[in-house]
Amino acid sequence: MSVRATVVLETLRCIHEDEDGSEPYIWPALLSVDAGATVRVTAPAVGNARVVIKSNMRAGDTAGIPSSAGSLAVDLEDGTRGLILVTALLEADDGPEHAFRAGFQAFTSELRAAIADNLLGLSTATGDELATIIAVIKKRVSDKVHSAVEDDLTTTEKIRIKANLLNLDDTIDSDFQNFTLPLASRPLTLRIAPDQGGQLLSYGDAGTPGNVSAPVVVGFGGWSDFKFLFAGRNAAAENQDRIYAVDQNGQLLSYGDAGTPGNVSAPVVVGFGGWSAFKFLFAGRNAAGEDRIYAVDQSGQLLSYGDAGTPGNVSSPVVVGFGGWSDFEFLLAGRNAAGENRIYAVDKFVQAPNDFEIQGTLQVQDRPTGSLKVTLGGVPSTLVVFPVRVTGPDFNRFVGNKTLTFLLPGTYTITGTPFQTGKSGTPTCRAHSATVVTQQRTVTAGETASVTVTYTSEPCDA
Ligand SMILES: [Ca+2]
Ligand SMILES: [Ca+2]
Ligand SMILES: [Ca+2]
Repeated sequence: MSVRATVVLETLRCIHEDEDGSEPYIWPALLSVDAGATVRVTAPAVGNARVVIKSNMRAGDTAGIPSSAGSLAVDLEDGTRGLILVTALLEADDGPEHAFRAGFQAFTSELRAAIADNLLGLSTATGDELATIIAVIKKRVSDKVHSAVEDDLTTTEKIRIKANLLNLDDTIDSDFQNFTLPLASRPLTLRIAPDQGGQLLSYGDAGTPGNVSAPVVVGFGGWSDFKFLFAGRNAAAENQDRIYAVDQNGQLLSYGDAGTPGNVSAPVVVGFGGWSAFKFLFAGRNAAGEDRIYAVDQSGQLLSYGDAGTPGNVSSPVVVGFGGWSDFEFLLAGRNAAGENRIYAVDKFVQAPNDFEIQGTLQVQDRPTGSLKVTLGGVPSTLVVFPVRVTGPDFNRFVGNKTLTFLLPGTYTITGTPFQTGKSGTPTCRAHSATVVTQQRTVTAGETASVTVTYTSEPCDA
């Protein structure tokens, strides 16, 4: 049996677009990995590389995807190791069509090569490591597409682009789906260029240089909209730790834990001067439970100070985070519900200029198949040549002595093409030709049909 997997991308939904009307088109590709780890790519015909799904598409619009652009089928033999759908979304302006066809060809071939080169990592890595491999593949494919488009432009087109007379199509982004095995029919959703950031991140600090990394995302989205965000403790009897936020309407919201007397008294000046230059400044405890003052300096480092409580004592920080800390929207210390001391951060919300969603299905069908045994007659059995062409339903391949399996039932045409052995111009050179050039066989499900292609030979110069 073989399995036919059909991906049907049915609907495109526009969530944002930044052009006051976009002309989206897609480049889908199905990558299959067979039992021998060979990666194959199935993609639409190059003539369908620039089928605009809808003109003047705006946020909220939905459009049907034509099957010429969004339907892909692949036959998978037993032992198939993987099936990945990758789809890029582009936005049509002035093309040029020929250049974006060249870009599409680069997309499918480079994607196949990049996935083949990263098969091990893709099948074993998880989390950040997998995200890195995917980012590297995306960059490699996108660079290849851009240079293929660039290389295909004529001199006149390049001049027109420089003079702003030709507006190249835009590549928006891509998404992928790695189907789990065994394959089963299922709906699928791809999200192209969604908004990012605005999350509440929670970091642990073990107190040693550079140890602060790998945050836990404890809040999904929307946290960068707050006017203020800070940790504290409430006045409840349990003295619960809380995270407080002030929203755009001026309301004070209280999240998570509760706690702290928080009485305000006459301050002790523990640090003299320079503290206003910090990007962030907040109090907290490190993971060892020691009270610290954290600061992010102008070069983005996270500094941890100890305060002995005496005037001017705060100096000589430990650099617990190297770089990038000033990019956060908010930074604060607090405790999670398990009572562990954490440093929370909100990364900047980045509103994507374009955001599209593609909806579709994977349809999997078992199909009965049969086999065809091809035997070469009249040649030494040790001969390694593939002179016999076999064509039939969804099938076209050159073979030698071989039993072809997983063939769809139907009529197959077997053609014995001529070939030569030995070196031209020497007495060992022989020209081989089939006694019957073309034969036909019917392949029936569950059975093995046979065909013998018999060759005769004569000296090359005869
Ligand atoms: Ca555009
Ligand atoms: Ca456009
Ligand atoms: Ca453009």
